[in-house]
Amino acid sequence: MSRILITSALPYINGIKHLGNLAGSMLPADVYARFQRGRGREVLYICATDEHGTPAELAAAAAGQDVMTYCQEQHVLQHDIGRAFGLSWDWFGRSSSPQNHKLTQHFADVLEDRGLIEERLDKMIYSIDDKRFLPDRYVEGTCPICNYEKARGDQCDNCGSLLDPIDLKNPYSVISGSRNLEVRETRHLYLLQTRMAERIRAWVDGHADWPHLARSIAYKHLDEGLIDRGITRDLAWGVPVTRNGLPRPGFEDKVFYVWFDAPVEYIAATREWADAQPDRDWERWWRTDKGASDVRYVEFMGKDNVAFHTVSFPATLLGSEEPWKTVDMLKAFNWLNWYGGKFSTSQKRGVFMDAALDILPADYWRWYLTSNAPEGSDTAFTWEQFASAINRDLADVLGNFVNRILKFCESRFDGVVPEGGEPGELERKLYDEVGARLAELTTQMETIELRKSAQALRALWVLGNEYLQEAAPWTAIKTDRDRAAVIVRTGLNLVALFARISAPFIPFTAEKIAEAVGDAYPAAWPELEGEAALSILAPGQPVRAPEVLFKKIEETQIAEWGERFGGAE
Ligand code: B3M
Ligand code: ZN
Repeated sequence: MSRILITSALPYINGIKHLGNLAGSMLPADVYARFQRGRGREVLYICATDEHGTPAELAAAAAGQDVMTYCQEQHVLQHDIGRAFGLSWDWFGRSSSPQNHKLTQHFADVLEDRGLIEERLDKMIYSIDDKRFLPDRYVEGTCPICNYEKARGDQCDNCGSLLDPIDLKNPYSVISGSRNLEVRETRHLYLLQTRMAERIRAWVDGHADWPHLARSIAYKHLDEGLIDRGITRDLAWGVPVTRNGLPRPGFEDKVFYVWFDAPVEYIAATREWADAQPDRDWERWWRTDKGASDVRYVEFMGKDNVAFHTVSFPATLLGSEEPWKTVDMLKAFNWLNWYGGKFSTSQKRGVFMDAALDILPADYWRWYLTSNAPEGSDTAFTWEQFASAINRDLADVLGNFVNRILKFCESRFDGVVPEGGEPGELERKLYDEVGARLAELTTQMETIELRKSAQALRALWVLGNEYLQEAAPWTAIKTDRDRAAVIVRTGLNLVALFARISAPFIPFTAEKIAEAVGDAYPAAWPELEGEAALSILAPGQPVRAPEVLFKKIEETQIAEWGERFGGAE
């Protein structure tokens, strides 16, 4: 497979995301994309803001803006903060794009042609004072299951139950607070997932290589039995409901449900990318009749999104009976928690992407969040663990090694890669170890095991320090200049290698490291053979010690941030 399509779950438009969102979708997708590009594969990494639904309307209202302006502004903010984190999207689109409108309406048409969509009469909550229906989060009330008084229409935040707004006790309008509500009948479109159950199960069965988390969630939903899903809502903001290009009678005040159009945006965003430049072809990524059958499609997302990607979105794609590319590998993540609790926007608990970059460079966060990725289970962020990952791995191991060898080369070899001498026993041992560790790193990256990949990378950095310690160029230089030259040359080659293989994780630092060795940054992911991997730099190449790569995190900073971001309760 030489072409790889990568998508990460589309962040909701309603505000800057917290580190948990970043860790469970966009960042791992980026690390994987950078790795695969390094391996010389043609990669397309697509993301977008998810702009429809009640969260967007409510957030816009809270900000005192009309929803279109709000989305426009928030899209730019999320784009810029993602770039500042080094997210190397090939395209960061918008689910409100004309391309997505068109494609979403297309899917609704073909699904209806296939007999998979029907109109049903629904009972919905209508607010007499607000003169409108109140879908999903527009209504709150007491949870019928746990009696929590601020349960939302679609879900109770206290007990986690999925709810139907008409089940709430003592409901009130989120817009006006009015309790002057009644249940009215109105028509909605339903996607007949019950008719698709066998096909979706067979399709999931065909993906035995998905990680356990993704498969278990898919089967849980299949085993509980699929339900027909309402795919329209009584809202003004969203994709208008049409039939064959014309407004659908009776649906003039309705739009498609956000979870119907959001995954379609993966495809539509690729069209946005293609429309931006003439030589780009979106169909070779998405249509199996146009070349997409040799694409490997990898999706990244948090566990709460898995059902939508293993049941609902496949129902749309498979149900259309058109030759759409479906996901090959679904990498799902557990939660990154904040000291055992949840990140919370309203309670200001946890660090959000903008605040994170206020206090430290992106690579510090990237390293912590990937080396502690919530893969096997939920993971709790703590400042202590964060500081130890930075101080130990980045400052003591990688930063120290790069600095030591370059300083030594500057003071004893005039800052050029030295010539002379032949590799000896220590170097041959190093070649073997580097080869083995590189193979390990490459395998773990291919299988998208982030923690294990980070461990393998750290083990390579450690080899650098161990080699220097054992080879001791500062002793050799006193008696045997050629021997010292071999060691320094080998050490500098390790630096160049680290610049390449660390880049998926810490791209900004990797660039500085590459500059230190005169940008002799190996373009391709290295050979798995150690000697070849460590024979990149030509003797005579000028090098220069970089500024301090990583500053250690101090106790006083931990105390200050604990205060500012609300650490342990
Ligand atoms: N916006 C939910 C989330 O951010 C949703 C993902 C859409 S993926 C098509 O968790
Ligand atoms: Zn509840």
